[in-house]
Amino acid sequence: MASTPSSPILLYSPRVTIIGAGKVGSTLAQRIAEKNLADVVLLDVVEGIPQGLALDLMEARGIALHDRKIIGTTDYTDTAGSNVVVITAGLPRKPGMSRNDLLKTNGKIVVEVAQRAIAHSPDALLIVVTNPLDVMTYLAWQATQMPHDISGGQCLRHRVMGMAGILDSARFQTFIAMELGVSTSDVNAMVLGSHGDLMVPLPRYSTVSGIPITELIDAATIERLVQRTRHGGAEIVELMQKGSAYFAPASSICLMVEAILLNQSRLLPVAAYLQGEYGLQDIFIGVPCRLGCHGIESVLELSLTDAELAALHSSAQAVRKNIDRAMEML
Ligand code: TXD
Repeated sequence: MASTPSSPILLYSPRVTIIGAGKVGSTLAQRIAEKNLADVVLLDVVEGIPQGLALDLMEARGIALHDRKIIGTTDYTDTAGSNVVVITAGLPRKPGMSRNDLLKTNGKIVVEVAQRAIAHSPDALLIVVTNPLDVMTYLAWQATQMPHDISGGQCLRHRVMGMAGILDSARFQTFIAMELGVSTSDVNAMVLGSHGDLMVPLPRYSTVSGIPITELIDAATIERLVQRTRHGGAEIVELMQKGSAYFAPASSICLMVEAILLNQSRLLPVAAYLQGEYGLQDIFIGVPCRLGCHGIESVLELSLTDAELAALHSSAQAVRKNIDRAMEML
């Protein structure tokens, strides 16, 4: 009996669009395809770059053993029907720059690309990555006018979210593991707040195989690890001199994409729209969220000490100031 050529049958082909085919975007495209999570559309404003990168990634498929399609384009019509849109378009920091120095330039880019992408994929979930992260997530949400509570009632389902907390927590996790000489996979770290110098690492909620690090490391050393986490991005910018971190950021975004596409209900720190949680209103900031196929399905309110809550509020104040500045400039 003649056999039909055997090619993998993909029963489920979600589509992820990545806007910005730079360092973070292209690394993310590789991660998503090689994890066999979705087909990928890589879009950039520079003609040729996304097409070249997509072809390069397609040519790796036989070796990486997957059959995901990767399309490179400058045309938004190619992004239509995406399940998830990730925005990495914009400029990265240069040495000596703060994330907030990118406010105006990146604000304009994020507003434009978010509107254009959502016009072609009105049901997509939107993950913002561009810096300054919390402000850009707010602008993307404003610009797309996406309903942030689809279901109403008790189960809040936020469709717009920002990636930073997973990366900041991964950095803290790494430094804890290095300090104690234990496997990184035994360490769980939690960092809340804005993606910047005022982020709020939470040692009380960071553990090694369930043991809080406050039981294992002295206070001065924890403070040193906290400071290194706060400056984790800047440390890499200083070393590289050109561009900023992209391997750990891409892995962090991929974790969110995976949680969404596989409906994993992961509990992860994500920049989410708050409506009274932690005493904060009308702001995007990093908090622990349950992430599944509907996006942010709930926000977990941890009990915080007065000092931790004060730190979260001053982090939020800085974000609020920059949201106001950005809204004035744009
Ligand atoms: O934790 C986090 N959220 C972050 C954020 C971690 C790492 C990087 N972070 C920020 O992501 C960084 O500060 C930047 O704002 C973005 C992207 O960083 P990346 O390192 O990927 O920057 P690149 O390599 O310069 O890539 C940016 C790409 C580049 O190819 C531009 O041509 C493109 O964005 N770009 C655009 N694409 C589409 N449309 C428009 N308008 C556009 N403008 C620029």
